[in-house]
Amino acid sequence: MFDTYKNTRKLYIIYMDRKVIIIPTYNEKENIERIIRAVFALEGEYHILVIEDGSPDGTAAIVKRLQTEFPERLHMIERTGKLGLGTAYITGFKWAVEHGYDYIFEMDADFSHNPNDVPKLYQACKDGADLAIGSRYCNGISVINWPIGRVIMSYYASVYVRTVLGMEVYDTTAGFKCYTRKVLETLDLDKVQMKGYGFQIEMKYSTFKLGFKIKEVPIIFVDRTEGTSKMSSGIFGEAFWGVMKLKMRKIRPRQ
Ligand SMILES: Nc1nc2c(ncn2[C@@H]2O[C@H](COP(=O)(O)OP(=O)(O)O)[C@@H](O)[C@H]2O)c(=O)[nH]1
Ligand SMILES: [Mg+2]
Repeated sequence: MFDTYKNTRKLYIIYMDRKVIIIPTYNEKENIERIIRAVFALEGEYHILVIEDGSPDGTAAIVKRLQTEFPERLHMIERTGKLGLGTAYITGFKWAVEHGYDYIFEMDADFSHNPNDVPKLYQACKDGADLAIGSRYCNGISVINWPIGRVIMSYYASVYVRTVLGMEVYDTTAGFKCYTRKVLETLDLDKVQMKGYGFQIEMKYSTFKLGFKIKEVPIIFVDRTEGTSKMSSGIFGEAFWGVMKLKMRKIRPRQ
């Protein structure tokens, strides 16, 4: 994206970073319009890519209506059914790289991730991180309204992952992130195997193993107040065994 302006003597061309926030959705009709408007209210020309998995509640129709209001900035890929968070993000990453974005974010639709924290993640990357993570556990525990059992499970899952994988990341399952383009160009996205929380762990570990710089930025995570969670308990099992397998694997960049 280029802005040009002239004064009498010189022509200035300013390159502005291209930034896109990928939001995966499944039945988010209560949240989607508000979250889109909240992102577009931020300073800094963020774009949005919604990965919509055929939500029966009509989420896609809401996005289409908003696309007439934000034709340049609001994008959507519709898939045929609930195909999972991992493949939703992989689809989004490939699209973002093909479309020339420099900073590529992951964010949930349900306001657990505060859109006002987006600029902090961006800034961390501008300050030298290759991947910035919005972290619940790098500064005590900052989770609001989750049942205590879920907080404990999530926190100790992160301790387990950090210990097994030897990776200095406190919130290993976090899904609020900013990737610089070079990370997503380097990772072999077709080799990512895990879904759900496992997907988040695998992406961080691959980024770490390929030598990229990771920075955690403290955020406050708030449980959703609208709509329902789509995560199932099977996702935990996958993450538990998947971490062991991940440890054995050789992580290679894309050929
Ligand atoms: N496209 C797509 N989005 C999904 C799928 N599962 C969950 N999501 C979205 O991923 C985000 C996180 O899911 P959520 O149910 O809030 O998980 P939780 O916060 O871990 O309970 C939300 O924006 C969901 O709408 C899926 O299978 N496909
Ligand atoms: Mg959620």
